[in-house]
Amino acid sequence: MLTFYNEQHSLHAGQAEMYRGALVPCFEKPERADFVLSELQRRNLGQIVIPQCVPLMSLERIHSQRYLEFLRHAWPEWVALDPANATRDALPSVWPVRTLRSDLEPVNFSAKMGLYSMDSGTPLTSGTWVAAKAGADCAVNAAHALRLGERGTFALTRPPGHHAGSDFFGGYCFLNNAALAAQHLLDDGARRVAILDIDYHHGNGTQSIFYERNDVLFISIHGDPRTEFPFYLGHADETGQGAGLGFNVNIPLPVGTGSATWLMALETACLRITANKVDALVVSLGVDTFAGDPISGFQLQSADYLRIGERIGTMALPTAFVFEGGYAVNEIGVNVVNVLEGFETAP
Ligand code: SP5
Ligand code: ZN
Repeated sequence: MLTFYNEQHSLHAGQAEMYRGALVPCFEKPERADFVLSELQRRNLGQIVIPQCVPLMSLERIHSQRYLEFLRHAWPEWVALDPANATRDALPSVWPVRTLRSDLEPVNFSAKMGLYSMDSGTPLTSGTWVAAKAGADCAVNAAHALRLGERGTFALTRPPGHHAGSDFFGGYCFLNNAALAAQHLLDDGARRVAILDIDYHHGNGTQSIFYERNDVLFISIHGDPRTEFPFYLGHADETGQGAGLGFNVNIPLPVGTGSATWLMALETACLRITANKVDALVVSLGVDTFAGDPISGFQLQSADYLRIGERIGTMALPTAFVFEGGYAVNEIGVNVVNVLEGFETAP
C-alpha cells in the first residue's frame, strides 16, 4: 500500500466547535492523523511519501472558483476585521436558508462564512487552506498512482472531505478529497469509477457533487440521517437524478447497528459496485463506525476492520483509500490500518 501523507495536516487545528450552545473542544484534531501514521509505520505497510503539488485547476474540477477564492483568502480577511482575531478561529453564525439569496456573494465576512458553510461545528483556522490544499494533493496523487499501476493507495490526510460540497464547507470538511480523487481518475482515462463511503456519517458533499452524473457510482453506508449528522441528506430514496438516476445508493442504518448488520450492508454495496463494471474505486474511509467512537452510534469492533478491508480487496479493483472521520484516537490507528492490511491480504 502506497501512502501519500499530508505532512501539513496539523496546520489545521481548530480550538472549538459549537455543540448544544457551548463551544467544546474539536473532535477533529491533529492526533488523529499522527496515530494512524505511527501505526502504519509500526506495521510496515509499505512506502509513505509526500505528494506532489497539484494545480488549482484540478480543484476547480470539483469546487466552484468563488468558493476556492474565498477559502484561500478567508483567514487574512478574518484577521483584518480585528487584529485580535489572529488568536481566534472563525465560525459561521448566519446562513442563507430558504427564501434568502445565495447567488450573490456578500461583502461582509460573516455573511460569506454563512454562504459557504453548512454548520457551526467546523472552525476555519490560520492553517486551514494550506492543510486542506495539501490534503487534496494527497488524494489526487493517490488516484494518479493507480493509473501508474499501483493496486492500492492511501491518502492519509486531515481535515476530512466528504461533507464538503462544490461550494461549501462543514462537518469538519473543506475540500472533498474523495471527489477530487474520483474526478482525477476520470480525467486520466477511467470510464466509470465508484466511491464507497463507509464513514459513519452520510457523505452529503460527495453525493451532491455527483448526483446527476452516471460516471461516478456513489454508495454510502451510514447512520440514519433522521437522527444523525448531516440530517438533511442520506435517505434511501435518494437514487440520483437525470443521467445520474440509479448511480446513487444510500444504505442508512439505525443507531446501535452492530457488526453483522453492517457487514451485510457492505456486502450489498460491494455486489452493487461489481455489477456496475467500474474501472476503479475510491473509498471514503472513516472509522467512526467503531463502538468506542465518542460522537457516533455504530458498534463495530477493531477486528471487523480487517474483514472490511478483505471484502473491499475481493472486488479486485484499483483502489484509492481516502481518510475521513473517526474520533476514538487511541484505536484509530489500529482500525484504519486493519482495513488497509485486510485489503492487501485479500485472496
Ligand atoms: C468527517 C466527519 O466524520 N464529520 C462528522 C461531523 C459531525 N459533526 C457533528 C458532531 C456533533 C458532536 N456531537 C457531540 C456528542 C457528544 N456526546
Ligand atoms: Zn464521520
